[in-house]
Amino acid sequence: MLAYVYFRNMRQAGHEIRITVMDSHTAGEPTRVVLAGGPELGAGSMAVRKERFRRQFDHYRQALIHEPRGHDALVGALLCPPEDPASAAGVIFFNNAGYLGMCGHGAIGVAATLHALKRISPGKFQLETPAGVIQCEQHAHGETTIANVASYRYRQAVKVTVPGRGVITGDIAWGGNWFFLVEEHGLKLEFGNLPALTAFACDLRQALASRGITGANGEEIDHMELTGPSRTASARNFVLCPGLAYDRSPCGTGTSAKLACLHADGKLKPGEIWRQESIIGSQFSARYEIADPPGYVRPLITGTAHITSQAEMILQPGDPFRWGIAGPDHGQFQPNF
Ligand code: PYC
Repeated sequence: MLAYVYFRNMRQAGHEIRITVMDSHTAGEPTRVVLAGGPELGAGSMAVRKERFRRQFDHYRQALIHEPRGHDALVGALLCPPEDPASAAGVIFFNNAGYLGMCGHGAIGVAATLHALKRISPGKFQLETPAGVIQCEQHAHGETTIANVASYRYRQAVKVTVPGRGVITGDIAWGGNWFFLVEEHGLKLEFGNLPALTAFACDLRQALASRGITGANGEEIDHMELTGPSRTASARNFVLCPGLAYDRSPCGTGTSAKLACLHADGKLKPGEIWRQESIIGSQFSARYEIADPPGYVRPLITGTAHITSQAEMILQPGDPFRWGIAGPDHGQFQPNF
């Protein structure tokens, strides 16, 4: 408790903090890359540094992602010095609800950012993430391909009773995050249907959690993926991310989970192109290679990110929302009217 009060006072009494970021969107889904002024996480793997970020510096996540500087759909990416000098960068992904082991659209956003800053040139490079090392290629015309972490279907045709909605059947798959993929949801996968899709996916996630249905090692299934046909691609999806925001992009890790299921069902061969469309109509091109151990695939996801801004976030002492709405100082706010 004393330590908490000490750190809280330090934050309140502190000086102005400036954090330099570059924002982009990948197929519509935003990424905010922290270039300078973020927390110093020290040495260790990205998984170790992610835990340090979570335990000691979560107020930075809240300041960068929550309103008034951010919003619920935003994914943050803190650039870190890599462990292996051969890597272009280490990166830790975070969002409004917490931290992500891996983020496909985010990795493409990081690649576009490093390219815009001339820290990489077209060609191959690697990124270190908490979920492992990601091989990437920046193409001359602006697209990026990422070879995601090995992905697999963990359980097939899992049935869950969702209060008010009956029994829903889906597959549990790993694509760098845990996904529950549902084909028989009875909903129109259309942009105009976002409130109904979000409500369904929230109920489903809640039902999975309350029935103790998890990924491997009891890990929470925090991404819901509703899939269906597309007029212009192989398939369309709606992905609910942790929290209440949906993925504007086709979701790199969600597309990876889908490829793992298609492979497990014998519906897509290695190297065959799968075009995944998002709920806003943007697309990724995807394929996979066989990976180890048996049943695993290595997804290759290609997409394009565009830079939208470069900015300096300013955190002034005395600002009751300096660490974001619902951030650590929020309770201190005294309306002055
Ligand atoms: O592209 O993997 C992804 C992703 C995860 C959450 C938001 N986007």
